[in-house]
Amino acid sequence: MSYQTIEVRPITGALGAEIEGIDLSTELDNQTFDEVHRALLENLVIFFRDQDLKPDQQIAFARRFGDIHFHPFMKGLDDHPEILELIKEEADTRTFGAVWHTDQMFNPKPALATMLYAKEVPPAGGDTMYANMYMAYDALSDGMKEVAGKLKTFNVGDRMKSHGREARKDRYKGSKAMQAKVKDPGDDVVTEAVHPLVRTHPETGRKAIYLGNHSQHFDGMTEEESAPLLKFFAKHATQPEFVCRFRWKVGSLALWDNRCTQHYAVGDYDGERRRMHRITIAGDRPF
Ligand SMILES: O=C(O)CCC(=O)C(=O)O
Ligand SMILES: [Fe+2]
Repeated sequence: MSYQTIEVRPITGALGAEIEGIDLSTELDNQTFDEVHRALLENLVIFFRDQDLKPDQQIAFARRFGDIHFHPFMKGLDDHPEILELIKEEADTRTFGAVWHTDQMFNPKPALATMLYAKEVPPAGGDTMYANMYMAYDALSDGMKEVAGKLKTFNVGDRMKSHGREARKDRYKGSKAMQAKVKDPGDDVVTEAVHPLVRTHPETGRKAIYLGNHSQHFDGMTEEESAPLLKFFAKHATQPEFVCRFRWKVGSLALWDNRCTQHYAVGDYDGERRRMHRITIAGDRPF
C-alpha cells in the first residue's frame, strides 16, 4: 500500500525510513497519523528531519500512539515530567544506552515505542543504531526457532551483569547530569520481569527475537548455563545485515518500535555535547 499524505524513504534494506512532508508541531489529521503509524509498523524505526517542537507539541504527538510511560529510575523535566532529557556534557565519559537493548525490558509491560528528539548534537558521532528483530528470528534455522520458542528471559532494571552489577547511581558516575536524574523507583514499582525470547508483535502478528542487555539469564536456568546461547542470540541479532545507523541533526526526531527492534547509542563523541528529549510510550505484556 502506498502513502498519500507522507513520503517514506527507507534508509537500508533492513529497517529504518525517513518520513518527509510532515510538520509534527501541528495536530495531525487521522489519515496522516494512520500513515505515520503504518510507516512505523513497516519500517520499525522512522525518522523526521527539521522539526521545531516545543515540549507540549512533542508530548501531544507521542500521545497519539498511547499513554506516556514514566521511567522508574530516571526523573523527567521539572515542568514536563513526561520528557526525560538525555544529556552528555563535554566532560562526561559515559553514554546513556551504549549497549544493545530494547527499552524498559525489565518492566512486565515494557515500552511500546520510544521517541527521541535532538536538541544539541556533536559535529560528528553520537549516532544511534537499530537492529531488526523480525529478521533475527526469521534467519534462525527451524531447529533453533523451536529451541528459542521455548525459552524465557529474566530481565532486571538495575545492577545488570553487563554493567558489573553496579547500581545506577554509581553507574552514572561518568555523567553528572544523568546521575542527578537517578531516582529510586520505590517498592511498588516492579523492575524485574520474565519475557518470552520470541515474542509475537501484537499489531503485525510477526515473531521477533526479544532480547537486550537487561536480560540476565534464561528463566529456570543458571547464568552459566544461559551464557553461551544468550551470547549467540545477542550476536546473531545485531549482525550488520539487520542494522541501520542514524546520523542526527538538531531537529531530527526518531520513533522506534521496541517490540521488534534493539538499539545502541554510539558513545564516540567525548569532549562534545549532546542533548535529546526522550518520551516512551506505554506497552503491553509480551506474548
Ligand atoms: O541517545 C540515544 O541515541 C539513545 C539512548 C537510548 O537508549 C534511549 O533513549 O532509549
Ligand atoms: Fe534505549
